[in-house]
Amino acid sequence: MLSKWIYFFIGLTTLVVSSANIVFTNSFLVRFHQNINNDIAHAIASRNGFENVGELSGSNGREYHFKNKVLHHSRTRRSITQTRVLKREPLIRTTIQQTGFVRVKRGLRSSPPSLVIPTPYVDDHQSEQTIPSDPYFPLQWYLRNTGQNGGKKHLDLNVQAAWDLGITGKNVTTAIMDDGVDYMHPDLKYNYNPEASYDFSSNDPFPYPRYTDDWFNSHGTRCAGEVSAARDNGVCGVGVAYDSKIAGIRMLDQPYMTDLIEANSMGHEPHKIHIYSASWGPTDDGKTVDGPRNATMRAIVQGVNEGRNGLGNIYVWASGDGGEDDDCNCDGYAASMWTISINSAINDGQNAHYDESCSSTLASTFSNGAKDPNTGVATTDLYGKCTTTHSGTSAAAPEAAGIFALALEANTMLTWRDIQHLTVLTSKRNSLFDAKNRFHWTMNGVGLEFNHLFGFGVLDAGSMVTLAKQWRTVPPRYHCEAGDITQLRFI
Ligand SMILES: [Ca+2]
Ligand SMILES: [Ca+2]
Ligand SMILES: [Ca+2]
Repeated sequence: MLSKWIYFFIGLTTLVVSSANIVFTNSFLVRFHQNINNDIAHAIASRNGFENVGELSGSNGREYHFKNKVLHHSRTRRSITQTRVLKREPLIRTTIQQTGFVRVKRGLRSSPPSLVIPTPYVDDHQSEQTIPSDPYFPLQWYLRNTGQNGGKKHLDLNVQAAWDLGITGKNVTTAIMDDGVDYMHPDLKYNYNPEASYDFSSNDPFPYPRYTDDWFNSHGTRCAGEVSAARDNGVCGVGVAYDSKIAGIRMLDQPYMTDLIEANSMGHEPHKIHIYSASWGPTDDGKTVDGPRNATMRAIVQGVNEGRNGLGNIYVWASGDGGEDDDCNCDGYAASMWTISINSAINDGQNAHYDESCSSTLASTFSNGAKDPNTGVATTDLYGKCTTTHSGTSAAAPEAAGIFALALEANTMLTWRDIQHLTVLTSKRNSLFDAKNRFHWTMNGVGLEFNHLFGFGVLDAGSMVTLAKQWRTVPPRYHCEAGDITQLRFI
């Protein structure tokens, strides 16, 4: 059994490296000449040997996901016969058999939680009432850095300043696109938003993680707690936006990723979900150049332009864990102008050893990587447990999602462009530095400092919320094109 799985994973790796090894799945994206309802799609699917899985999110009945009932979930050759059968249907315009590809969870491999007994928290300068009483809060140095475990005092997300203004993420929903969320967890269940959740790995409304002995599917639950774990309930720690809602979108747990699963996830309930958080991407092996495919790209653009009732959905992305050997410019999700990609710093301000550099990283938050093992990210874990070892840029992106949730509560009219402006203007250089002295802080044309590891610096919840409250929305994005060159000219 073990050897079978080793073979399986080697197979996946080979797929990325060699484009000759394309895998074809039994899923088909079927585009119709006109908008049709689900009953008609169902009839067309079933008379041709397919199951109608459902409409593509946001397609208004124009595109559907059909699954062939006979084909294996993955094969090495395109299924021409099945495609032809569908093409004979007069209502069908095009049929695209979905290729299967690899998307990898960022952060280190999960394991059952270590037993860490938090030390009581004593603070001379703040009254006990204003500080969360949750048992793991003292370990959440990224929320409140008092210098614990060798950290640099005050190098944190400055969330307390936002909380003191009464801003805690109310009426904002963040979707965790991942391997599921333990929505029965006592620290998450009251903040869970079932209406905005879905399981695209199994096609049902319950995105509960699939059990494995090694807790491999704990990733989404860990990310969820960082955003909206409840406060003062005696369980684990506290989320950045502890009164915000969390949605689970399970979409990483099937044999292969497809364009259809990604597109459905990123287009799911765009008026109920404000922020989508992704802590995964193409393999961080320094050899992969990959990004959103056609339907996924359309879903992101539609979400940004039309979602949240026209204000635009916010897509937060983990910038990648490939270290010096990889480059986040080669990751089409992180490098997209429609996403906000987030890198990580450790508790003393150094970059983490796994950080990638690139021009598209907009800002940073915090994650593991310091020598002290108690400096991982403390958050919720599977089956009602807590962990102190969530890690990688996987752990950085949800912290940013939580801060954006705070900003959206502070000003409900912020557009997706406003969030980018606020990020750029309020992120801080603080004491972030490149441990190897390769990437320096440089001033741009308007006098803002940036760095190819950290973007514009570490997010500051207090500053962002304060500026959000008085922010006047920026004008719409202006798109201009230069003329085309139609003939070669020799000078
Ligand atoms: Ca399920
Ligand atoms: Ca709690
Ligand atoms: Ca990468």
